[in-house]
Amino acid sequence: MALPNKPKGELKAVRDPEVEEREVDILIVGGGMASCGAAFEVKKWADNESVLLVDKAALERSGAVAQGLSAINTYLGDNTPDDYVRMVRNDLMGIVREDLIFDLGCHVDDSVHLFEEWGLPVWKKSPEGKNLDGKKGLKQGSLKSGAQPVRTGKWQIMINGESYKRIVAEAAKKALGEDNILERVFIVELLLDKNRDNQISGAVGFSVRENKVYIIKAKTMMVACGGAVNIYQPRSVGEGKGRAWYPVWNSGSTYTLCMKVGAELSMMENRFTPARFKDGYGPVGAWFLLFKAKAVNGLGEAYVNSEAAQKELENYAPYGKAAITPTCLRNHLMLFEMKEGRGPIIMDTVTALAELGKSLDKKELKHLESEAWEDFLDMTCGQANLWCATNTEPEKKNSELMPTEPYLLGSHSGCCGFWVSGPDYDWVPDSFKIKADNGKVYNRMTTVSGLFTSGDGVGCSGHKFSSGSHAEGRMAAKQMVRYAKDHSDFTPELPLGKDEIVDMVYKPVRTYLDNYEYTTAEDVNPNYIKPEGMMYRLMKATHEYGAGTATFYETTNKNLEIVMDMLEVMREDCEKLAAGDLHELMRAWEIYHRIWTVESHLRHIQFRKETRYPGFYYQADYPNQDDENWFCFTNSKYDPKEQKWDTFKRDYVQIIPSA
Ligand code: SFD
Ligand code: AMP
Repeated sequence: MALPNKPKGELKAVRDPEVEEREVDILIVGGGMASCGAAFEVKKWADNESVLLVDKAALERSGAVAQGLSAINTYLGDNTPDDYVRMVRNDLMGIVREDLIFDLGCHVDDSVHLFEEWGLPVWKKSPEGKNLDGKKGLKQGSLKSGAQPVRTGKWQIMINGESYKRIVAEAAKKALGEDNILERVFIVELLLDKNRDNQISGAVGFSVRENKVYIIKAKTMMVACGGAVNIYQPRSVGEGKGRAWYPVWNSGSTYTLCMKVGAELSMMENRFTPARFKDGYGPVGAWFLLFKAKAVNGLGEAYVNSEAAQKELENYAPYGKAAITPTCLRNHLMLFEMKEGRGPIIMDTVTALAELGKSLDKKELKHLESEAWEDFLDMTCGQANLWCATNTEPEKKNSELMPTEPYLLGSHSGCCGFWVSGPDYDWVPDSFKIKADNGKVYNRMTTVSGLFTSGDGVGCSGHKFSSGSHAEGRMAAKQMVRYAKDHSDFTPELPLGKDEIVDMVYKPVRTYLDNYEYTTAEDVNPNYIKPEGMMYRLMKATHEYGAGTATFYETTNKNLEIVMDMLEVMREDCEKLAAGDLHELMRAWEIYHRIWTVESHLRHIQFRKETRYPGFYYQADYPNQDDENWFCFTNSKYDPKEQKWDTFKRDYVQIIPSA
């Protein structure tokens, strides 16, 4: 049930919150694209199994699609799942889980068809080849009935998507029932079962609108809390602080929650450093693909086609020589130009719109210009605001591009996340199948029995985007029902008592209440640190040592050693986090999740002794790709009992042959 917006100001936290205990068969943590998919699907397969979805925000506007989107980046249409695998493999420099990608490719379009059925306007091609958006597009019929979408690239289609998340959330709510949804509840820790080894048994969290702790037992659960944002010093500082490309409210909870109970991670080194419109973070896809704009260097040269750039790409063959240059290498070329003294990089919007305008009448041209604005108004309205604030009319004035600070995610053009089971088909190698306690294989289950993930949580299979995350959530939901049925005799028991749980969740509040009167300025106190202070510490450390923007994404063995020490101390100091109100309590847990997440990221960078993704990051001690030793998955696992990390390799297996 949704709670009303908070009254003016933040609600003060109290020492002893109310406690609500729940027990369900299936728990869905997160309310984004993947979880909405799961919520929509789960009841179709369930009989009497009870289900609960918990989101830290309000479903209508939570997660990465909160502001809407202007494209669906994965719609196969006439393409084949084999080809989809090839595209993702190439973009991610060869090392991907082809079973997961193929499986997703078989199902993703069904989610897109549902979105359209639920009311999402999808642009269509007219029989004359014109682009029709909004109501005009609707008149062409649905994708399912054979209407042609407006393809930007081979995989992407345009939508009028300002209300995308609302539409998807409405269907999720309707299918699951409002009584089975808790909004504004932030999950902070998962718990393993008291009696069964490596078995998930529950999740604990708190309301960000009431002084209340939630203790939820479950037989099985899916954690899909999105990726990690603000783990690095963002480029936007000062008055721009708070802007980011990916959703600022996704703080790495997926990774921290699941890794802390021992779920195996994979490819955590694979960050996504997106090239974006500078300072406003506007995505570039529509500009490159739909408007056919070119990026030029400071000298006005289309540098991508230059001899120097082509030579640079040759170093990364076969990926560098593919028809579509991988995302990291596109960044690499930008950085290469800037380092060679030919910056800044500029998106030539003026020429692009002028070229397109040549075949349009006046009315059509006006529409094209409004589409250029709508692209941002639909998904990154801060970029449109920035254009207004800087007198930028894209048909008259070009905009700068810049690689942003790094993000961690598994659904967009990055692939970090968990090592999950593939589907139980005979063509899937055994090494990609994870067996649960009963010896059965459950698609998208992590290495912890009963614990599933999807969307940004699944490693080694990027380029799912919004549609693929939704489809993957649906796939996981079906498997969770199967798991719950197979474990109908299992009664989860938590390893901690109610008081211990409340102590843990509300520790920052109690630390604050015990100490805040000691100083006049409550942010400065020898007995505690506020989450804001910890945030600055984290950002400074990763920025300078962890291949942040400060060093053009470069790090070294020594830098990594230093930052790992700093992170360990930060984790220790988190014991002294203090929160005076519920918002601060959320901030305290968010920063804790961020620290764990970025530590695992850097641990993986430290382990992989090569630079696999130039443009996303550079390990200067190992500046090249080393296929002989590193053409493999790099995985890690935190042992919750021993409180120790293990980092190791797993073999890559090619399933889909090259075209
Ligand atoms: O332009 C807790 N994405 C794009 N996808 C596309 O299909 N087309 C695009 O155009 C894309 N682009 C884009 C995209 C995202 C953003 C921010 C922009 C532009 C500006 C990517 C997709 O949005 C992304 O792939 C999916 O949304 C991923 O889905 P999922 O379910 O893995 O994550 P989520 O939707 O962010 O949801 C996370 C949920 O978790 C909640 N949550 N709940 C409880 N407890 C906690 N501790 C929690 N922590 C988080 C969140 O509230 C949320 O509900 S473009 O750049 O290419
Ligand atoms: P972005 O806006 O950068 O998130 O990209 C949206 C989609 O367009 C993703 O599928 C990208 O892989 C793709 N894309 C973006 N820029 C390019 C480009 N220059 N060439 C090919 N594909 C691109």
